[in-house]
Amino acid sequence: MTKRIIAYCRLKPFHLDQLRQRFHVDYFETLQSTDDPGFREALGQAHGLVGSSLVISPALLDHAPHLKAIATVSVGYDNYPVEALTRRGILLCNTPDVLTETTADTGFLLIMATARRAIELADLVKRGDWTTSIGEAHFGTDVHGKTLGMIGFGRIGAGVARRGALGFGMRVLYACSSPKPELERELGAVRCELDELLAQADFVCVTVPLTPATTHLIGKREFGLMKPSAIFVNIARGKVVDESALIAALEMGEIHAAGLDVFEQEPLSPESPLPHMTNVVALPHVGSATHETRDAMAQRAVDNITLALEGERPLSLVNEAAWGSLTP
Ligand code: 8YV
Repeated sequence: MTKRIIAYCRLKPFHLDQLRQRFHVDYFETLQSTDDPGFREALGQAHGLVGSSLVISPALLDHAPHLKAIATVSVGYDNYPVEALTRRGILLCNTPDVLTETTADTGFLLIMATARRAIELADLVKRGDWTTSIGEAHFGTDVHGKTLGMIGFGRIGAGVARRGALGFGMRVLYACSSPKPELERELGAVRCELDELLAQADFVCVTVPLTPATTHLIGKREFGLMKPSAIFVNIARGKVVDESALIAALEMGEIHAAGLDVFEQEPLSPESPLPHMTNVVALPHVGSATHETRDAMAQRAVDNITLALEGERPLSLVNEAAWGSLTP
């Protein structure tokens, strides 16, 4: 029997063709909600899901009696109910590694753009307001030689730190649940408590995954510990930060600037003051958004779902405990 999958994100014909060679594919190029009647109908028969950006609730799984595997086109899997999936023996696969360097590039882009006020100054030129040589009021702040504080020191965090330490001669501090001796040797990184990192870092960069433990990890107290000259960068998930505390910290000058790729609500509400602040660089969640990397992520997801539904171990499996319970 041909297995059925639902693909619910934009995929190129090349990736869709690979899926169609093996599976019956119900394709939803854009899907606003899992309440979509067509999606619900397809879900009742689906063995696999490939997609991103939609929250899959535990209750939704009751409508997916044949579901065996999900391949998310993302490294983050906070949109998925991992425990409920594991209990049901449904494999959850993600796309680590292939997006590490691109996402680390985005982190460094935000560090540079905020420190050197690149967007604000480019806008000034675009408006025709470059009428005299630029003076102190428009100067930025150096990145090289400063202290970079990494909150989270996994693959992407290490990528940002590598750029800082090796490219810009930065001192690297990191706060992470486990020590990383190899990175300490490679980059001279020093592990410290979060509060100490916040007090010392010139650039605070968040790369932790979103979990119950990291939700609002950075709030009023933490912004209060940062230097008034600190630049805060978030390339992880918006909900790791208490956004109203961030807005207050920026407004009160508790911190100097922020570079943000992620927000508590995405797309960002038109009411949010953040993109209107001159000391904020706000990007529309594009950490991994290059042609090369998004293609590689899609390919990884295609490979993951194909392997999983053919009874083979996927390349990147989130819930190891579910492995073995799949009946091909
Ligand atoms: C995703 C991301 O592409 O991989 C992640 O976790 O945040 C992005 O790279 C984004 O979630 C859209 O799917």
